Amino acid sequence: MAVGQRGSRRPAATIWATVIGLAMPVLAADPPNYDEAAVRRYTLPDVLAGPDGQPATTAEAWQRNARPHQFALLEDAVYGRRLPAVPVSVVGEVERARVELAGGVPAERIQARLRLGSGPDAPATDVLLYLPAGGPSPVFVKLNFKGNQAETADPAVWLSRSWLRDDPRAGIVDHRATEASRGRQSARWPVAEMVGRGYGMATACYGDVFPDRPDGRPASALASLGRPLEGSLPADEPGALATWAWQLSRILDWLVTLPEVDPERVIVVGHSRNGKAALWAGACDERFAMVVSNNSGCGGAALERRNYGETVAAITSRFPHWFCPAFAGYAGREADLPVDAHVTLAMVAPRPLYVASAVDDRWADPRGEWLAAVAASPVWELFGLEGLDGGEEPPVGASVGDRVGYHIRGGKHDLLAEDWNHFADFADRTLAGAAASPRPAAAGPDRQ
Ligand code: GTR
Repeated sequence: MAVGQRGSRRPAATIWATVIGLAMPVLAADPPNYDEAAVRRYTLPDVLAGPDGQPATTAEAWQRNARPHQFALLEDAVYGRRLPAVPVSVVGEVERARVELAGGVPAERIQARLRLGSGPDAPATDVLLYLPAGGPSPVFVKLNFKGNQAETADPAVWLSRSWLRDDPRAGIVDHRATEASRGRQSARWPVAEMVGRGYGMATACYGDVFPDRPDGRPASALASLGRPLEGSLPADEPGALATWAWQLSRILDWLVTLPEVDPERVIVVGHSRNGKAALWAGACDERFAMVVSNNSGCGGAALERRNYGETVAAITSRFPHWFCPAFAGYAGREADLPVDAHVTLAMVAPRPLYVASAVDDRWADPRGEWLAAVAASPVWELFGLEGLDGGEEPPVGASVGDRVGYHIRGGKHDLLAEDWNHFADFADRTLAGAAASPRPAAAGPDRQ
């Protein structure tokens, strides 16, 4: 499989850290490697292998033997066990309004508070959805970091009530969203453009189900699911990423009840840590028709065996709450992982998968994201579908691939309209995209 070049790294300082109750050595003190020549040689585990070690040679054998086996390895080593479905209900009324977006694009804005589960401690999540006229429409669903009100300047959007990471310059003060946060993330969610292309756009805040901090677990949705919250956790106990993936599936439970939404064309998208969660959501829940990872990096689309940018040691020491405890045990010994990122990506097959990188996002190892998508491709090929052929990386700004898609954008770690347009072009090609939806008129006042 893919092989890196031999190189020397100075030995890392070993420190001891307590990771969700487990004391283990963590190699966190090493500076990141950004030298391609210093990437170690590695051999990837065989993504096609079933429980007996034999590779699947047919799509049927993949579905029956290899996929469940590889999925269980991902649960064991990286994300923890898949969380169970719970009943989802709407709290109060669904709020609906006809709006006009930038460029005169007509849309329906829907807001709903969803209760996830039926117990007294069941968490709630607020979903914001814009739909094109006509339909049923394909919908992109994405978690956000700073609340729905930060995703658009629309003043009617409900302000997040969740604990958020502080960002006073973006209007997040004392861990709460303020009015000043409205629209501050809108460059990452080009609603008018996507609705204008015939796509619905849904979002919810990841903080609704897991406050993103190392001690966030007791305040998370895991309490309502009866999971252990403190002390020594089982090695395969799910963490924040699994909980965010679960939130995405519960939102999907509700989206598919709306007549305006095409249940066969809901696409999960995620940026960065939410890109990791989107990949795990796509692995756990095959109702997602397409999966998009944007700059998801370590613990997402980037190969862990490549010592480039963020490492298992770095990520599990800074974010011990994201993964199952077992993952931290692979710090400094990535070669022992029973899986790698290509296995995570392969879980999407035979559905369309899109991976997006950015040139200056070296921390996320763009080349490692490309190589993982290439290494996952044999699974699509079992289905008679075309993967990525592993030639040279595509030029900056070009989107390649028919069933496994990839682009690397110029610029930094971010999610921009340029990325979204590639996702929509790819969805147009693979899911017949918005072909069935009528196109709105193009001119008019800017209200978004
Ligand atoms: C970084 C983390 C990355 C990525 C990123 C983000 O600090 O090291 O793995 O998740 O945060 O989510 O913005």
